[in-house]
Amino acid sequence: MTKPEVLQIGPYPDWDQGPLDASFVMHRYFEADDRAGFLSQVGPRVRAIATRGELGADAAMIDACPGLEIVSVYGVGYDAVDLAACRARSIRVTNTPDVLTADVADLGVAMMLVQARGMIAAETWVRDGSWATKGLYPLQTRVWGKRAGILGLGRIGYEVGKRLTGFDMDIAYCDVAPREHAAGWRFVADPVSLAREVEFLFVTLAASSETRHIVGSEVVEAVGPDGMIINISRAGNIDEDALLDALESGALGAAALDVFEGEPALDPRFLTLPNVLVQPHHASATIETRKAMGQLMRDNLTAHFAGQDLPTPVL
Ligand code: 8YV
Repeated sequence: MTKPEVLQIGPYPDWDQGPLDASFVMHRYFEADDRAGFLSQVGPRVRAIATRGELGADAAMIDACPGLEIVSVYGVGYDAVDLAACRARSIRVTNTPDVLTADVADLGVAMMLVQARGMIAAETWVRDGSWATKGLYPLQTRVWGKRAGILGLGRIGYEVGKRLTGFDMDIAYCDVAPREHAAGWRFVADPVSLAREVEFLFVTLAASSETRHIVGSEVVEAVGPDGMIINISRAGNIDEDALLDALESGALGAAALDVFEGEPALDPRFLTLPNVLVQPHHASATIETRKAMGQLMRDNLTAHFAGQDLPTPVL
């Protein structure tokens, strides 16, 4: 039987690439020198797109594949997939939720602790001899018992909240409506009010055109000079210019970020700031979780071509 032809947008680990190559004709878009030419050459034969959360599939790419049936996303965020283009042609879209939730929440909480306790600079303090020559490392910021806000109480935001209860933190959250499963955490109706009443603000909401820059200058300044913003969602949820201005002026105390506009080419202003922890969009990047993500991404493709129900459909 002829193998379905799949447009592969980004690289996958060998443990996924092997099975993909065995089951499908994989066209490696990311390896093409002339991507437009490559797309016009293979696009007419492509029945599926295999992509990554941060890479997605835009309207032009979808239009170049007239026989496209499904877009399978390796990641929970599908904001980079043009859903309107897919909906217009009844193209299925799948993602990989749940399997990565706990890892992403783990990294978000770790980022808060690392930045609040100054652990990156503390490591340097030991390694460069400062401890011996300059003495005690400067005092840092307590986390336990303080107030945390969660902007977006979806799966990841809820797992963050569960972890924060272990630090005896006072937890509030903002979402479109109170969440039944968040009993005991305080619901706050708008992001600015939430930001005003917390020291640590986690940005965990799914990204969309509606949430773009939901964390703007008013929210950033409401978190304030003693506060920290932690972003493990998408860069687009934060107005980076407002964030950088506040970090540089001291209007915001600190930030811990795993995602950036234009990543991996992030704004160089981030690289000179001492009050920002920068991480390379790796919140789900553990061996175990990426194996589960890859399996689920492949299971969606396999189910589609077998005419079976999709494990994790978005559309
Ligand atoms: C992944 C993500 O690192 O799940 C998502 O949407 O952004 C991350 O968890 C990414 O999709 C893998 O390339």
